[in-house]
Amino acid sequence: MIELIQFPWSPFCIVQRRILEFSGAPFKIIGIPNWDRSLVWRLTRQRYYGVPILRDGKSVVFEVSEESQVIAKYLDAKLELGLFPWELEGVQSLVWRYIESEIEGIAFKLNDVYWKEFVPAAERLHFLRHKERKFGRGCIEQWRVQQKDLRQVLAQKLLPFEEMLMRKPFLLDQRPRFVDFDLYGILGNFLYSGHYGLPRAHDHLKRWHARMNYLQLKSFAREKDLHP
Ligand SMILES: N[C@@H](CCC(=O)N[C@@H](CS)C(=O)NCC(=O)O)C(=O)O
Repeated sequence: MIELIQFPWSPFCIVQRRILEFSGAPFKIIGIPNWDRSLVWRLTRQRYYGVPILRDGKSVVFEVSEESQVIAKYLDAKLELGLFPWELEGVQSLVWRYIESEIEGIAFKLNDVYWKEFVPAAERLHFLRHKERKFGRGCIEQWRVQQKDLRQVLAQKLLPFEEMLMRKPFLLDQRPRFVDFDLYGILGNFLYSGHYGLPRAHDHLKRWHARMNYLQLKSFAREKDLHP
């Protein structure tokens, strides 16, 4: 059975978890503490310490660069999900880069404002040290002060997605593609604390999100049956 090694508020883990749920394939979640990557390190033979990673029998699957989508492409090929059709190659790469930089870069700060509510007490020291080493001392407090502005900027940066959804059920197509799951995961991190909702004005985005919560592959024809 496929195993997803993760921690629950990680945006990139939420992407892969939703893809797995969508597929209907059985899978198991192996939760690790954010600060203890020893399992990841061991499984990847000292080549990676990030999350998520997948274990599927003898294969261990992980990203090879900031620009790779190795895990999603592995799941797509194995489970025939139709997430990366050739006709959307290139466009999807542009869109997911925007999602993983412009949207993720604000979403995680807003969620981190409430870090004490979701990071277990035993992990808080490591969490705070990791953040402050990367973003400077007092960074989370700064994000709390900037919260209102960050929310406004996030709403602006989400506007192109609202526009993409005005005439289509999914971002690029009539069925969900990788970028739908990518945006869903990054927003899943933003929504994780429970203190936020999606921007009020973005009606189509809210409806899309409600659909994405429960979407199942079995509701869509297999791509190869459409184009044998
Ligand atoms: N592009 C990678 C990014 C993964 C990533 O940045 N994961 C974070 C957690 S959300 C991580 O493990 N960072 C390394 C660290 O925390 O030491 C992916 O899509 O999986």
